[in-house]
Amino acid sequence: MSGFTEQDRAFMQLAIELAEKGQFTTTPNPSVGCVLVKQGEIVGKGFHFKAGEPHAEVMAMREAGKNAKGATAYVTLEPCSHFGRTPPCAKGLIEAGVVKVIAAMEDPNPSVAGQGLKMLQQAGIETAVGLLQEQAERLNRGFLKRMRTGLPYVQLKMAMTIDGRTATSTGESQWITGESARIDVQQERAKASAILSASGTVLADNPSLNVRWEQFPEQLKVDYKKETVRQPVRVIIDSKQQISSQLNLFKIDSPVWLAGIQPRDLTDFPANCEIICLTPEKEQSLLQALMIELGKRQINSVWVEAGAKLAGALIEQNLVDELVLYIAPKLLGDEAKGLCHLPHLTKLADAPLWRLQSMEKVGDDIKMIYMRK
Ligand code: AOF
Ligand code: ZN
Repeated sequence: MSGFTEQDRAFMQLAIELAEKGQFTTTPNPSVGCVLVKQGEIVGKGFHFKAGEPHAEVMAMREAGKNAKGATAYVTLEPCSHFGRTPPCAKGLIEAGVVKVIAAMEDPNPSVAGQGLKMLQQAGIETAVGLLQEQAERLNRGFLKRMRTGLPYVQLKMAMTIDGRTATSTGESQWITGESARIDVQQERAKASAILSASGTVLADNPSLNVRWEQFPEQLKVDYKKETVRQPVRVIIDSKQQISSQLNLFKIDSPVWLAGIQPRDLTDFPANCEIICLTPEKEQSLLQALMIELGKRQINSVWVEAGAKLAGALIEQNLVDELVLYIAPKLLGDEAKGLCHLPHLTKLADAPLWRLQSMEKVGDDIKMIYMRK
C-alpha cells in the first residue's frame, strides 16, 4: 500500500511536467517542479529555471500568495534545508503554512539528504516520499549520479546504419541519419552539461558541437526561448595537442576545454578555451581522471559524440551509463566503418551487456536507449 491517491499521482505528474521546463537550463542544479493544492484546487505552480534563481517551491508559493496556507505541496525533489545560492525551501514552506509535503524523492545532495524533510516534520508538517520516484529519478539522472558518486552521467550517442556502420569505407558519413534524428540530437545536446569528443573527430569533421535553437520544434520554442539557450561546455580530448584555434569550435561563444596530460600555451586561442591538464593516478586511465575532474567542475551529464576509438575506450572502461543509438534504414556493408573499437574483446562471455530502456521512431530512423546492465 503506497498510501498515495490517483489525485496525488496526477498532481505529481504535473509537477514533473513543470520540472521538465527547466531541463535545458538548470545545470548544475536539478530540474524541479512544484504544485500547491488546497481543497483539491491548484493554487500555485512553479519550477526551477536556473541556478541562482528561486527554487520551484518559491515560484509556486509566489503564485499562491496567501492561499499557500493550508495547502499540500507536491515537489519532485525533497525541499532543500540549506542556504545555497538561495535560502532553504523547507523554511519557506513552513512559514507559508503548508500542511503537507509530498516529495517524489529524497535529495542526495549531502547538504540536504533528508534534512529538508526532517525540518518539515519537526515543524509538524506531514511528509511523504516516493510518489512517481522513477520518473523523478530519470529527469535528474545527471545531477543524481554526480551527487551520489562524484562522477557525471555519461550518454554515448551513436548514429548508425542497420548493419551498425557509421561511415563508408572511404569515410563518408554525412549524413547517416535523417533530419528528424539530427534535430532530436540538438535537444539531447541542450540537456547535457557538456559535450565530449576527441581531436580525431574534430579534425575530420570540424564540428561546432553546439546547440542550434533554430532547429528546435516549434512547440518547444514556446517554453524554451532563444535568449535562454545555454550552450554546453565542449570538452575535447586532445592528448597530442592537435586542436588549432582556427576550428569551428572556437566560433561559438561557449567554453571549450581541451583535455590532455601536458600544459599548453593558449596565447593564440580565444578566451573561451581552457586546458584541463590531467595527472591520472596509478592504475587510473586518462578517461577516468577526466570524468573525476568533470564531476569536480559540477558537470552533471556528458553527451559523447565521437568516433569508434573513444566510444570503444569509454565502453571498455565501463564509463558509459547510457547508449543513445539512432538507427538509419540503410546498409553499408562490412567494409564500412564500425560503431566502436573493442580490440581486447575476444570472448562472447566478455561482451558488455545492455538493457533496453526505450525505443521510438524518429522520422525514418529509430532511437534506442540502452542502459548499462
Ligand atoms: C529544491 N527546489 O527547485 C531545487 C533544489 O544553490 P541553490 O540555492 O540553488 O541550491 C542548489 C541545491 O538545492 C541543489 O544542489 C539541490 O540539492 C537543491 N535543489 N531544491 O528544494 C529546487 N532546484
Ligand atoms: Zn530549495
